[in-house]
Amino acid sequence: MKPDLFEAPDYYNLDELLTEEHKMIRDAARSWVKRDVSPIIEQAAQDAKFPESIIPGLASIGAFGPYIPEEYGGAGLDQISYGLIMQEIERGDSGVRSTASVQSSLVMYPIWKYGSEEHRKKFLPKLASGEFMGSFGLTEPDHGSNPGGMTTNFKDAGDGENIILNGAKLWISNSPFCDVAVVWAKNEEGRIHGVIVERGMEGFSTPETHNKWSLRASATGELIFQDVKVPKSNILPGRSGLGAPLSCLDSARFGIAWGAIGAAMDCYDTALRYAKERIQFGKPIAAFQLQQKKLAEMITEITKAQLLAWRLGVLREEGKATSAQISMAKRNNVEMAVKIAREARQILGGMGITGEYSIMRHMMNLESVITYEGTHDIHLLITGLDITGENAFK
Ligand code: TGC
Ligand code: FAD
Repeated sequence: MKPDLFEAPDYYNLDELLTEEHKMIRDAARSWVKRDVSPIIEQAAQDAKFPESIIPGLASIGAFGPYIPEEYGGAGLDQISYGLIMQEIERGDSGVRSTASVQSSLVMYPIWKYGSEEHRKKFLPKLASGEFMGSFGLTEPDHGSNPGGMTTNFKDAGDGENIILNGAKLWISNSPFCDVAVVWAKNEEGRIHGVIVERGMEGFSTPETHNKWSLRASATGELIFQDVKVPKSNILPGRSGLGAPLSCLDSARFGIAWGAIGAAMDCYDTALRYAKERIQFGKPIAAFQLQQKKLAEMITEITKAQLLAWRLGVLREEGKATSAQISMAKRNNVEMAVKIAREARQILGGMGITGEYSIMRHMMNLESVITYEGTHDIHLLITGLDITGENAFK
């Protein structure tokens, strides 16, 4: 792969909206990605192998639990800092950002928000340092967009101490190597609860899903529970019902709204650089109107997405962002990134399909990003419901 020469576009001087601390955190993440991710990520994707060697680096830039309080090992940062870290990581690769999103928003967040003090002390510091890696089990083979239909279930073991967990989760990021999994399952009354399942529990297995053409540097797999005996004390006591996992998704979707900007910025920057250097018909291709149209539209869309993400960050920090506002940003920004990746790849012509450049990898990755954490359609329907009051899901 070519050396990483990335320069971030900031067409509307959005840096002026950031504090010195935000810029410091962002720049530290950016430098780490250039130094430790860019040189190895193409090979990891080609090999379809999550590069476990980057786990300590992710922890060092605060990517595991950016907004989790420091007393539990988190970085204690604000929402914009969290967004900026996700943006920089996804600038390197969406799969690496996935690992960080799941660890922070889907594993640490529910343990912090809905776990007992004992859960927080036992799991959060190890998750923040990367000593433990986590996964989040909501999706099932027959229940993706409709997680409320899940059939994974638990019943009382009858020994006063344990529950017995049965079922299967599919498409689970980090599952093949996770130490702990936050699993959503129904009790005997059909009420959804979060259960912390730990590696080594008998009957718990995590087979990897192979042959992905997308997010190849992220490990995806199943969580299978066959009469797994789990202590009752591993049930998250703070909240039950579908709203509990959905509230975790709010946090992860917010991170994705920022992360997608990173992938788009990388594609734009690569295409702009290439267009200025590549000569055809005696001129740099950047001098042709058709290529300028593509590049001009890209920077316009990136700028709009940056503004949306920044405003959402402010609203979230003030505790005012609604789930529907988060859905709008996730949907808009990921679609923006998908379109930019496709256009940027064309600017590179044949070179665009090779691993010499990052664009094709971003393009393939973004096909997962537009599907997970709520599909493009589901987020549109969330906006539709919010503005009309009419539920078009069912
Ligand atoms: P519905 O009846 O609308 O809601 C059930 C209860 O949940 C509440 N609620 C929320 N609470 C917090 N945050 C949200 N975003 C919420 N959305 C809804 C709601 O108020 C209700 O509460 P209550 O107290 O009245 O019971 O539920 P529904 O069954 O009609 O489904 C709604 C729908 C379709 C929007 C929802 O289920 C959905 O979002 N589906 C998409 C599934 C999804 O996003 N899965 C993601 C799995 S994780 C993943 O993909 C990780 S990828 C790795 C990475 O992040 O990198
Ligand atoms: P389906 O729900 O079957 O949807 C298929 C199509 O039907 C979509 O186009 C959808 O938009 C459309 N559709 C569905 N319902 C409606 C409706 N009511 N109206 C109109 N159209 C509709 N899940 C986890 O729990 N944890 C993870 O860590 C995780 N990681 C993932 C990693 C990867 C790489 C991928 C690809 C997925 C991951 N997922 C994870 C699962 C992801 O959240 C689901 O794939 C997603 O929610 C969609 O579910 P589905 O694939 O079953 O599609």
